[in-house]
Amino acid sequence: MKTGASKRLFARARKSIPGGVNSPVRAYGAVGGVPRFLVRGKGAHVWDADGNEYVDYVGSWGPLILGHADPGVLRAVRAAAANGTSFGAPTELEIELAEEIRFAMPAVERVRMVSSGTEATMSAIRLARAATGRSRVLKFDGCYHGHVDSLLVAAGSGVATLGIPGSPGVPKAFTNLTVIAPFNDLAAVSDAFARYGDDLACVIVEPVAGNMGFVAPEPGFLEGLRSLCDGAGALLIFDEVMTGFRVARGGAQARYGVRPDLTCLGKVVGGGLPAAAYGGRADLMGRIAPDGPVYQAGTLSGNPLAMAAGLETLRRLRAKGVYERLEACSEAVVRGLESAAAEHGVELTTGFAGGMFGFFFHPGPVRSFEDAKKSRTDRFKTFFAAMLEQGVYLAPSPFEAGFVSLAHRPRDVEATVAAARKAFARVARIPVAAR
Ligand code: KE4
Repeated sequence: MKTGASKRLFARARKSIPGGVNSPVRAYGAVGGVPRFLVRGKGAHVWDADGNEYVDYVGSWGPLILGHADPGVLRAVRAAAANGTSFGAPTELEIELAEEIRFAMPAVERVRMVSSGTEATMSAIRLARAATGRSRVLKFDGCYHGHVDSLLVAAGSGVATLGIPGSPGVPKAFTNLTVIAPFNDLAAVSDAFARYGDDLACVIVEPVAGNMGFVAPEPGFLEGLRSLCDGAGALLIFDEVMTGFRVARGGAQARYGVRPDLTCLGKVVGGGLPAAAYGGRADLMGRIAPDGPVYQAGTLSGNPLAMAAGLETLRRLRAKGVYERLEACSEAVVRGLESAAAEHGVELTTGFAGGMFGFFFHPGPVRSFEDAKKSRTDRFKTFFAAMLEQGVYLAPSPFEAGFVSLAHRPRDVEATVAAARKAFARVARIPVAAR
């Protein structure tokens, strides 16, 4: 496969941009090789600077649930752009998108638009601290909520630990207030509540984890978080930046029937343009400036182009059978991967929910980040490269999720499974010692 143009662009990019990329995972650090510089997307396909075509399962990390360059989204954005790109003043489009979100998620009684998932989670946590008068936040090892200082923490050993800075530049004082527990481990959460409960402002969770690879909540886990929070007077924040409008129209809160106090959204709600949101109980959101004293602001919050793209996307997701179609596509992909892996005796653990899926080179079960880290990342690396060479564009990390769209067709899945057969053959030839 020719990669000369991407190689040249990558070398040039590194002269001006840290790592040559505007978000670290794009640099292929976990998988090696030449990051593909993309030039065009259409439906379920993308093309790189060397003209190579790929079936795309990244979808800009989740937003493109309708597929690339969706005609309806492009029309909506062009129409909005014809009236100008930004006003820094209220527009009707923002009301319409807020209503669309509220209609799909009854727990979101009021919603504030922001421009990234990081802003959404950062703001929700500030609100939770203000509303409870408490300082500590509990998050889960392996869950990612954007690059919020206090959430860039690594888990210490043991069950529920105090966070240790996960990045230089994050002072210990910030992470001292962050408690970390293993995902799917209610006993650890209960232990944390026993120790810190009267100072825990909130629990923030990816209700379906997509940043440690795909890890579903075990039955009772989310319900358990709800009752532990209720028992301690802490707030439950669902970070649905990835799962919102992805695992069900009403997000994971609808799929699993657990009502959070606050919800963070992003990705799909912007339809591929920069938009995110946080919202929830009216009594909580009523504390947000200018109604209340909790400050949060943003120059481009509610940007009309992003509102137009998000609105078109969410309206199209109202159609009957959309989520059955998305889930059937995700299931076809993982069942195809499973059978291809089995042909070559490669252990694979898979999962899917609505339009997202994942797999680990691991005998299973994978119920936490500790489990996920025991997967054969050497095999993932080989598999990723073999799939990329055959025109299948997966997330360049074993600890990410895959995304399908309404533009993925059966022929795309067939091509993916055919490529996987050859890729697993290559994986099966890796000697165990090469771990
Ligand atoms: P952004 O600030 O990147 O818009 O959103 C942060 C965020 C918050 N919460 C969840 C559950 C998320 O998945 C994300 C961002 N997801 C990553 C993919 N794992 C975005 C890709 C990237 O960082 O480049």
